[in-house]
Amino acid sequence: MPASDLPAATHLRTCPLCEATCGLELHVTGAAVASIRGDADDPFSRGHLCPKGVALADLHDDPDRLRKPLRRTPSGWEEVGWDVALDEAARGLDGVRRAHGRDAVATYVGNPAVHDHGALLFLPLLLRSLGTRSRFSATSVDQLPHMVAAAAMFGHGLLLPVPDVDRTQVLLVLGANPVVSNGSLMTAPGAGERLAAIRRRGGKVVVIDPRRTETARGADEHHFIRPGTDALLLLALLHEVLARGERLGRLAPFSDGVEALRRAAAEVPPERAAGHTGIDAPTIRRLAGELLDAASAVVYGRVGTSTQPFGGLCQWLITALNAVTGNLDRPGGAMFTRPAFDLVGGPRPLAPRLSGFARRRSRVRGLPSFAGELPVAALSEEILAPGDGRIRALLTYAGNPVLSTPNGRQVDRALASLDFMVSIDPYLNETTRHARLILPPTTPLERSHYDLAFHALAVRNTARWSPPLFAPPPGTRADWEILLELKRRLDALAGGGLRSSATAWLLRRLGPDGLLDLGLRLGPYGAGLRPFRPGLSRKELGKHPHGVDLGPLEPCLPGRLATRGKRIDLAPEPFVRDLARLHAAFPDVTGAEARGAATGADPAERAEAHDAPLLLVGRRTVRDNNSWMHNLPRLMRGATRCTLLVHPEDARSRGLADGDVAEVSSRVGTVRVPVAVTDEVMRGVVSLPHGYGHGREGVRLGVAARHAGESLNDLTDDQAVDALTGNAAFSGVPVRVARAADG
Ligand SMILES: Nc1nc2c(c(=O)[nH]1)N[C@H]1C(S)=C(S)[C@@H](COP(=O)(O)OP(=O)(O)OC[C@H]3O[C@@H](n4cnc5c(=O)[nH]c(N)nc54)[C@H](O)[C@@H]3O)O[C@H]1N2
Ligand SMILES: Nc1nc2c(c(=O)[nH]1)N[C@H]1C(S)=C(S)[C@@H](COP(=O)(O)OP(=O)(O)OC[C@H]3O[C@@H](n4cnc5c(=O)[nH]c(N)nc54)[C@H](O)[C@@H]3O)O[C@H]1N2
Ligand code: SF4
Ligand SMILES: [Mo]
Repeated sequence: MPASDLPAATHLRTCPLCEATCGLELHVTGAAVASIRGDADDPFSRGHLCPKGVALADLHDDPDRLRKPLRRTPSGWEEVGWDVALDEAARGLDGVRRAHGRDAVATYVGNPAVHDHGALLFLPLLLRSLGTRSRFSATSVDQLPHMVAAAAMFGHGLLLPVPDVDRTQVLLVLGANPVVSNGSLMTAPGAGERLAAIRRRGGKVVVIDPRRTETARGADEHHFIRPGTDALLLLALLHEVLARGERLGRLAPFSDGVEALRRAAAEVPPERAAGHTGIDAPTIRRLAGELLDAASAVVYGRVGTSTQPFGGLCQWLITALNAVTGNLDRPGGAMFTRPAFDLVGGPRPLAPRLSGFARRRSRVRGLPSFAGELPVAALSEEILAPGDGRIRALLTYAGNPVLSTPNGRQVDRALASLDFMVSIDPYLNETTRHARLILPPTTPLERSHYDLAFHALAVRNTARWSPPLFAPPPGTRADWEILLELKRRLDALAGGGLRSSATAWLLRRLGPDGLLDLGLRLGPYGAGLRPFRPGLSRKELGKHPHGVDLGPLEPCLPGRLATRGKRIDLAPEPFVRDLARLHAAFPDVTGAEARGAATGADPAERAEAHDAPLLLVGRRTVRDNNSWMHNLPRLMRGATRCTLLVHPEDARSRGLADGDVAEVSSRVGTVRVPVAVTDEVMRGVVSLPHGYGHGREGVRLGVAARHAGESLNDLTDDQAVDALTGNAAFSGVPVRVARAADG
């Protein structure tokens, strides 16, 4: 009987594609996914779904998705067996390690790793076997400032306060677009609906963003802000809040640093912030008053306040503001989760401590480490700059640094110059084309799923485990198996004997679900390791395919703090010191002069000049997911989304009309992209989505190549970082925009 004639079956699982963790209902005919809907009975996502969830079927069926390991030879790519591929990968990495030392082998871990509990649990084992300190990840092009601030204030990089959007009365959003992104460091499936509910219950949503985003359009108020100036706005809000002082009585008695915070805020009255941010002083005063007067209120900042030159300051000040308005660890404010598998309070090694800031510095530029990783903005120079300690080999895991990290053309050159490179990845793409070996894992539908990370960042305590939908085809490997196999071989090459093979054997027996079970049983809802006592275990979760609701977030401080003495530091010293950099960048003068000095451009008044720099920011759209889902036909229908948004005045002064091709140049590169003229961007600001640029030679992405677009990160500058944390500063890159000669 052909597969298509087999009866249809229904399967429930969590979507692994973004942080929203929606429940999916898949209808399967034989070996094919016939349709995908939202799971209406998931107590958390309640049927929410976006186009990417539906496209999971395309991912599974994608003919370009690699099914067998690939080896690059002088005459092109050839398929090889797993043993050959794994042996060669281990030998290549080990060879560089022996010749040049452990740190000559670097690792880069990308975003999809966080959506796979197998990867999260097994990656640390491989990293330990490699023993390298040259570790990089997508963290430093994303949420590193949040983590450094959380570690400094609460003692653990994952003690990230989550906005309690389901109960708050006032939500102030800076640099996030949850209606499109579906929430980040705020797992909130159907985020748009949750924001709409705030307004329905008489509350208020305010958005601060250089673009009038989809989230801004559905809010009560939107204010444009000049890219990179949020720290000044936050200080001015703190200035007002602390001057009024009425909520300080609600501040937890175990908080330190209010006086230092007061001194910092005293220097920035609203008038001082207004000139630089573009938001007037009365508005800032009113917003501060609204935060104070509301029954509950929460400030939430995301990518726009993180991947910018003052990302660290922003994350510190946002949390400090939530604390001094009396909204930290309170319903409707910024709260902490109590996840079933607790990455913060659980036992090591299941829950490694994420902290340790600036224990080391990168070789070339001296960027600080955090939790054992270095900022990825330094990766290409660490490969290219000669001298002792140069990186000569690279393992990439679920990452595409060529498109997702700054100065992509330089990353391309750096990867091409390596002695050896291995990629664990399902695609031959912009990054993996530089590898000697590509090791492709099975798909998300062929593995079980549990959100170790996102249950810990959710607006409600929930837990959901999904079994694999399809059995992995014979001869394929799951991500965790590839990691474990590589580890075993590396240990053997390093002379690791019986102990290492015994550990590998045990870990293989346990697998991700065995380790998950251990963590669940030892977690706050578990029942220890005694098998017959009820409590949350993998088996128990298996009985609840729609997921388990564990209730709203609850106050949990000081118990959950990981600081010495269980105190909160509201003014951590490295952050306070970084204020000097902010003040130097935005001197205390008013008018056009100040704005010019601050940004290298004076958007409002110098934009008239046709060659004045504009400030570039990024954007996300519902059908994109970073760089890697453009090969899925369902997501690529319709007009190109890789357009440069230009304000009508800026377009006029440059002779640009809607649909023209513009040449956009920064310090590091030039791209040509179609223009969309719109007043949804602030004057002086242009916006381009990231994740495009599939036209590079040698990629095997048939659909994506037809929608290649240009890479935003061929314009962003590897030298532009948040000097405090080392995070990439993508926002506010000065670019020149002109009509392309033949455009
Ligand atoms: N300018 C600019 N740059 C940005 C951003 C921005 O806003 N502006 N955003 C940043 C952010 S927030 C992030 S998170 C990063 C993302 O940065 P990355 O994680 O480096 O990039 P992704 O595009 O997510 O690429 C994921 C890679 O994993 C592979 N992959 C997919 N599924 C699996 C799997 O199951 N297993 C394995 N082994 N591999 C898999 C894909 O083929 C792809 O190669 O980009 C950052 N870059
Ligand atoms: N559809 C879709 N969903 C996604 C992703 C995706 O690629 N596509 N990626 C996922 C990932 S990895 C992440 S990390 C999240 C990100 O989730 P979000 O942070 O919610 O998403 P962004 O669209 O990057 O929002 C950043 C906003 O900051 C604004 N901005 C830029 N510079 C500044 C500034 O200096 N100040 C202020 N105040 N605003 C500024 C931008 O205009 C933009 O609207 O989304 C996740 N969800
Ligand atoms: S919002 Fe995110 S989790 Fe939900 S269906 Fe879309 S991609 Fe999947
Ligand atoms: Mo991200």
